[in-house]
Amino acid sequence: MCDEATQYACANSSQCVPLSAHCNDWPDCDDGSDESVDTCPPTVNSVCAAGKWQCEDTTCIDKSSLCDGQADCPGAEDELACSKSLPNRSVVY
Ligand SMILES: [Ca+2]
Ligand SMILES: [Ca+2]
Repeated sequence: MCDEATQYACANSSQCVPLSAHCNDWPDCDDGSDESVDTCPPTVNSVCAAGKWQCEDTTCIDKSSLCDGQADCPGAEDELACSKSLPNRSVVY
């Protein structure tokens, strides 16, 4: 179970992520529920539609394209960000 004071419970309920990971525009839950449009209001200054992820150059890609082993952003940020976030994520679990 999640400590609701410090953690966000993913919709699949078997997973907990830090509250800071909720709505940080990165899917931390395996099901991506921490970035759900139901719980995260669309960012006002975001140029991408809800459910999309913004590359450095404001290209919008599907969030499902994050960490899929293929560079979808022109600068491959979607894969670079992935490898950087892994150490933090492994601590959470
Ligand atoms: Ca997140
Ligand atoms: Ca990708």
